[in-house]
Amino acid sequence: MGVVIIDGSTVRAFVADEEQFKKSADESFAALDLNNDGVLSRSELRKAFESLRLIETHFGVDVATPPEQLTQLYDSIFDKFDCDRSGSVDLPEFRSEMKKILLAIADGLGSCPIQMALEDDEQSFLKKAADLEAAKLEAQAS
Ligand SMILES: [Ca+2]
Repeated sequence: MGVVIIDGSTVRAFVADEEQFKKSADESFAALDLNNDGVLSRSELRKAFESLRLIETHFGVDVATPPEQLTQLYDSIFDKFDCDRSGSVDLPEFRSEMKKILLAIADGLGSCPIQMALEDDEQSFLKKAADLEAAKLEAQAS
């Protein structure tokens, strides 16, 4: 668990860095594809959102939300990702939807930095965004 400080520009810079973003998205996708069939199922995607913890922080949903309401919410997120209604989310769908979500988060953050407690795992996009910015600042300083 680490604490990072991010604002809208941190997230936007991360998404704008095509190569880094694609790499992160692809890594996350591979890690989330638990049965390695090349697509994310409903339950795999739900695990993804639970680990990203976007729900509590950005969809305005209280942590005390009843399970059946949470399931509805996750279903609606899944439907957003699954653009072609195939019943699973493939890599291009995952990349494009993650990009939209991150940009929406960036808009929400604006220029107001927030402190976030993030799990030290490889799946947190926001942590990767913060790491990328830190690496760039370090490169500038040296
Ligand atoms: Ca799968």
